[in-house]
Amino acid sequence: VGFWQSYQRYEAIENLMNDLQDKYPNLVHKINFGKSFEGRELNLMRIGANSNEKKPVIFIEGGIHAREWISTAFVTHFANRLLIGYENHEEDIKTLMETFDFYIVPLLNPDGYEYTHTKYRLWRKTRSTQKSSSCFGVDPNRNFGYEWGGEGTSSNPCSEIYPGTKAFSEPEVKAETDYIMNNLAGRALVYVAVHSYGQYLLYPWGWTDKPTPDNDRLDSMAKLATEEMAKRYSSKYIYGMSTKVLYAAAGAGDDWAYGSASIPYSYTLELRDEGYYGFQLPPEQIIPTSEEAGDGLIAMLLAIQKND
Ligand code: 0X9
Ligand code: ZN
Repeated sequence: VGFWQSYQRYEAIENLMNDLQDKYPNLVHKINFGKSFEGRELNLMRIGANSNEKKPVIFIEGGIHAREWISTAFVTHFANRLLIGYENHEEDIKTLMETFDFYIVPLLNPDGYEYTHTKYRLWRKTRSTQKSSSCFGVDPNRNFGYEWGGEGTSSNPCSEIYPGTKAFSEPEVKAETDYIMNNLAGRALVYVAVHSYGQYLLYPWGWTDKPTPDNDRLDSMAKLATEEMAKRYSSKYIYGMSTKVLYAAAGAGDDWAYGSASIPYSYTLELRDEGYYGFQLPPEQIIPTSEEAGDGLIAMLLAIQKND
């Protein structure tokens, strides 16, 4: 409803999680998994029917890059779509909700996100202070501990792709990866990092141009998803291995999920647009973007469910 007609602030997103939990107490559980550098609570939603430790997990990470507002908007829209669909007995959604437990992080980088709302719209990184420099922040999508500090990073603390002084230096990245390792290891089947912009569905590797052993599976699922994404509004999403279709960026979440956490289906989804508005996607596009991306994600998860 009104929530997806404009981009929401941190507090409104927190309130949405509370509201969804109140409205669907059997389907939604809000979980705190840490605190940001500036002390904001990091929360996620577990969503599923009869959630239990045996169900395979779909982990969806939103809002790691501060200026990519559509990421958080989509991820919350998707959570709501699952809940409404289940309530309305939609066949596909019922299947997904009964098969999987979704762990949905709407906003992994709340400090940066709030900064883009109050000070500087195009901020990307976290807001941590650096010992060696007066520049702020680390690129959280270069801060994961898999091939950390490799290609596509810069040791200059003022750079947009500064990976930090060491892997997991950022409390947001540390909290998310600890949560996955301590609570979801072995049952996480899918990881999707949601970003913008460019309209890509990317899979590992993002640090080397050698393909993973799972390349064929990753590729065929991405093909299916992007075909589905085109159906509603004819939007074109490009799919492929990160280093082939985009660029090398070591220390990102997708490579860590695949390489360190052994999550077999790991993706980075770059939402709208293709560059006209870029990060400043008009709020009128929140709903159509969320609908088409959700279509693709649902189709892909159904295919994974059948395959497994
Ligand atoms: O550079 C990034 O972190 C992602 N693009 S963005 O414009 N949203 O910043 C792409 C990451 C793709 N994955 C890897 N290269 N591992
Ligand atoms: Zn991003």
